[in-house]
Amino acid sequence: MKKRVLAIAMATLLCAGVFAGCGSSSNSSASSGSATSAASSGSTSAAASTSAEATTSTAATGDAEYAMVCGTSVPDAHPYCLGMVRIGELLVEKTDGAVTLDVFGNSQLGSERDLIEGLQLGTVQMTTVSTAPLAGFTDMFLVFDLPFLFPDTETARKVLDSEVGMEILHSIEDQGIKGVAWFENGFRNVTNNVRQINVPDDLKGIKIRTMENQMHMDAFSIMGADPTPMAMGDLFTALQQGTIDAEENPIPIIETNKFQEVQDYLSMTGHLFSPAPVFISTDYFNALPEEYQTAVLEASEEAVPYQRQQIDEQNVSGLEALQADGMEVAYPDQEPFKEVTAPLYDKYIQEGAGMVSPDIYQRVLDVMAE
Ligand code: EAX
Repeated sequence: MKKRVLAIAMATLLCAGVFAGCGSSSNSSASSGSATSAASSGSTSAAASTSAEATTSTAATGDAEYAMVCGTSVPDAHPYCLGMVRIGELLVEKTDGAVTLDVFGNSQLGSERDLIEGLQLGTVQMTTVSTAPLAGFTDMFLVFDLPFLFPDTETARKVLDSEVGMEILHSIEDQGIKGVAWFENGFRNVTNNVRQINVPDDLKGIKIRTMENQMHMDAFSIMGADPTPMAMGDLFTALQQGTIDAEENPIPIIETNKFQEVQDYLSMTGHLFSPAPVFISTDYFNALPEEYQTAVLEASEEAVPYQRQQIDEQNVSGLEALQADGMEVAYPDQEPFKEVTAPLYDKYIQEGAGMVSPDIYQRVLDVMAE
């Protein structure tokens, strides 16, 4: 029912001309129509019960030849949305408004898995997601799911921007998912409602939501927690209703989702770093005239420093806000957490399906050591 309401709302928006180029050309009608089907195919979020609302409409003039739609799982104020909006602004500048990008946050167009599939199905043109849910599509990104792989943000960025980082980013182009830039989500920390997490044992028996990723679930199981995979759109309600006790995310996600309203404790475990590839549908990209393809690649690349700066800033301002709102923050020693999760390296760095390629792992280590 919710889905139908959203589809109708989307259709109404389309008719009201909120989407650029509504009916003005075959290309834009195609992508506008796509937004309707993306909406009807996937969202389970609370936002879906109201109506879809774009963070920006760079397409306001209605003259776009190519009106692209981007979905994300995060609130409008999160750096994913801010970065995608920046790409849209740059695209409009570079193409004189011929190519536009409307950004829909809050899982309005579906979960991260829906959005990745949406690129393949052509129901959404762009997205940015954590790498973890890509585990359902490819093994290439799994190296980033090894706990405590990166010591700091600078090292993570060095790897993402390196040759092996770019190879991973571009690795699923032939599956309909073309990587165009590396945004980021950042270091993940544990929040919960039961007790402060200072050592792995404190996680014993705690029901924690993880992303849909076997290695993440394994990491929390091995630490004694009880992990449940869940899409982002269902998380706030699950925490509020107490069906789960805990979740883990970077500060900007915690703060923009207002998880502090339903979580008392924040433990700065930094157990994983989530990179965020910016994707465009391969088919859609290939159908663009060459000059617009160049504009997409340039706009995406140029938005990267801005997006990372937003992450840096929100890591500081978000933490202040969480503390001001009464969250109790701990800075545990990472060593005991590293020790407990270390066996995952042997378990997962192997040839085979669902495993981290030893070659890729070694190349990542080489870049880190440079
Ligand atoms: O990618 O699902 C998650 O916890 C992610 O960190 C979030 O949606 C952004």
